Amino acid sequence: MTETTFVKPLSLAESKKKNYINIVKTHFNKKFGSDPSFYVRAPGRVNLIGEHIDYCGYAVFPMAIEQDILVAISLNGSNKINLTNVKESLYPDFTTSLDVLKIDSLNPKWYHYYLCGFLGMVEHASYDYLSSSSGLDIAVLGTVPPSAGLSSSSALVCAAALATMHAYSLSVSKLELASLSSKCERYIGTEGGGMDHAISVLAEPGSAKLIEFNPLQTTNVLLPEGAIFVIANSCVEINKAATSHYNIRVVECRLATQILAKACGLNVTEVSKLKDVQEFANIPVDQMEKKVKEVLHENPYSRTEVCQILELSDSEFETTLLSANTKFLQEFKLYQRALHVYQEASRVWRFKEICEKKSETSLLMLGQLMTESHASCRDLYECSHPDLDELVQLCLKAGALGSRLTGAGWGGCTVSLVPFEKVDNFLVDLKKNYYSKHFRLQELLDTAIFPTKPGGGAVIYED
Ligand code: ADP
Ligand code: NG1
Ligand code: MG
Repeated sequence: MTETTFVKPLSLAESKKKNYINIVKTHFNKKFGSDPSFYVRAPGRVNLIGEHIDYCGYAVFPMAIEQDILVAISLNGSNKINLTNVKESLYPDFTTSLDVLKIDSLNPKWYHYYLCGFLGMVEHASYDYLSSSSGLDIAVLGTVPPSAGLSSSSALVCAAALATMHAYSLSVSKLELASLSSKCERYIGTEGGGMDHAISVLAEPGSAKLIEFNPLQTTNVLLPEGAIFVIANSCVEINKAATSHYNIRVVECRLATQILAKACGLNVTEVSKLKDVQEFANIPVDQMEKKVKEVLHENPYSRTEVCQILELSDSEFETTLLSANTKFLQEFKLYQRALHVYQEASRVWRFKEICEKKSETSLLMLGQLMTESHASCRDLYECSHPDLDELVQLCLKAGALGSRLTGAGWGGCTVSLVPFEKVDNFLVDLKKNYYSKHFRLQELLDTAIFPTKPGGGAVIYED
């Protein structure tokens, strides 16, 4: 049964977690001269399949990983939020007054993600209880590799929102927390879907989850036996808020939606996502490929052409369809992006069915879907990176049944399905063929490649 409460006694935390809690407690004590009142953890995630389709309305298939963001927190009686991080050299201390909270999406810093979660929660509660003595002392420790497609950003946002909820004695359900965290991470500038927050908050140990949107709902899916998912970091870092790659894809999907909707005779004001087109036009998802090929052309669309088709002036186009960091765009690849989204959405459902049916060929079929998904991310969605493509090839050569980039891409991690009996050789081969070739990666080896299994979701630990 799904647990509804977030709170657990600290004594129940597993020993590895207790070690990290002690580290963050010591740091908190050093900075603020007292012990924290409680701790919050929110995990990162690995997406097994379903990339760049959550913001198009389609279901995705992630699982939570063990690595997480830990927050130690106390009310401090002032009007200041004081934030400190165990990794001080990377993430310097930050202080702000409660009355001047500001998230600078043009120059995103680590503490802005925390403030996203904080603001999301206080806005949800309509600021009612905030006073000039509602300040907080907060220490953060993260073990999710940052900017690597494992959702360190969302783990931080979810942990911040949950810590704020408990510090102010608010009560918010798990589903509400997942939804509000997803909305408030957009304050950093990325127009994300809801996958990362849903899995970070709602994950249950032992199961991956099919996550559906509008309304948000999740289904536990047991993964087939005989193989394990191994994450390997290409060590190419990509910060999604500081670049425009991610939002460009969101915009391209938005434009493809509008043009497809118009061609299908739909009311374009009612249709905002690629899934809406499919549903309103009443076409099965696996037949949308045909519609895309009928309506859209392969050459990139110019801005002028899109404006003509949608009967918009350039300034209407800019204000209604572009975001702050995509206003400069002049060309859009709509055919390729829409094709990826509809095909990837079908792959997610096939992946789930294979997990549930369990046959002798399940693992092979799952692996094949993963590798197809990577090819689509590389060729149609163009969100891979040469080092990621190399890593995927090396993973397959080292014995994986399937391998793909995970998360937004343009760098970050691969996830590979590896039969149990091949895991040891797989790790040795990959270390030799990828990590020893890239000299700068030697020191990262300990944290760059690791087998993983479905972990639990966000928790509040109290003494
Ligand atoms: P991803 O979510 O794929 O890891 P993003 O680019 O979305 O990558 O977010 C990465 C950002 O999240 C980092 O630049 C940093 O600001 C923040 N972050 C991640 N881990 C930590 C951490 N341990 N402490 C503070 N901030 C972190
Ligand atoms: P990462 O790589 O973890 O920042 C992003 C989005 C997801 C999803 C994936 C691609 C956010 C917070 N996360 O994840 O919603 O679109 O890319 O499938 O924007
Ligand atoms: Mg992120």
